[in-house]
Amino acid sequence: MSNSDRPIEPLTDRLFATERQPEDFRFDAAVARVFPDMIRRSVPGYTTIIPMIEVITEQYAQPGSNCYDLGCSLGASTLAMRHGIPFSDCTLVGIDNSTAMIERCEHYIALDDNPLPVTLRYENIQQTELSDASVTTLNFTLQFVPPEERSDLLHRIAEATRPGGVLILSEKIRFESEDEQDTQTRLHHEFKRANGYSDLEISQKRSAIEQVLIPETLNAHRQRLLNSGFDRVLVWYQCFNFVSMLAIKAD
Ligand code: GEK
Repeated sequence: MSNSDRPIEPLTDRLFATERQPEDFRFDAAVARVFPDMIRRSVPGYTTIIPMIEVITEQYAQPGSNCYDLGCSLGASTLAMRHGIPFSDCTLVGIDNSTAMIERCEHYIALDDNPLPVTLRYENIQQTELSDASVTTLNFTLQFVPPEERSDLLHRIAEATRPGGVLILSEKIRFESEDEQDTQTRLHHEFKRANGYSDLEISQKRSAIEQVLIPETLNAHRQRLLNSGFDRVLVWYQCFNFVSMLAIKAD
């Protein structure tokens, strides 16, 4: 067995089990190494959303179109799309601006036996070229794009989307009501505790990520998607403060 054939064993995430003042969160090699464990134990619904991306892709992919996974990380959503696309003449592109993620992603894609080719691009999604798309996925990526750059990106995605095509947008959200914000945040932290994170890890991760991951309300997302050129927006999944939406361009 050569090195590239060997499955990568993801490690357990203990990155924030330290009293040290945390630096701002970055998608570096240390995060890439533990990422599958980190996202599964931190994002309620992630393990349901990934297989549903396959189901949605199967419904909306169009022959001869491009499908994009923006912020593909290690390729979990890319592989779900790959397995959902029912046409061999589609092009599937995964894009991420973390070299550590893209390098490992190549390995996971190579281990998967689906024949549809996948192109990986090391790029900023704000600058990446998009055209003739049927399905685009932003699975927990838009939340890391500076808020003032989000509208341009969504306009470009909508413009690149064929009639009848979709954007799958999953995000951590915040709530207009302070009460609901507190309750949903508490429930999210309970979810993390139930998955083995300590109070120290939860609070250190929170400090590291709060300047980097900027959540918005469901209403703000919905309005921006409609203003960007999508015709319908529906929420197909929610667990606590984590939501996945489907933005549809009319036929
Ligand atoms: C999954 N979709 O497993 N340009 C390109 N990539 C970016 C940018 C940007 N401007 N900003 C952040 N990223 C994946 C999970 S993780 C979600 C996505 C999370 C990348 C970043 O490098 C990271 O790999 C990914 O977006 C976000 O379904 O960690 O909560």
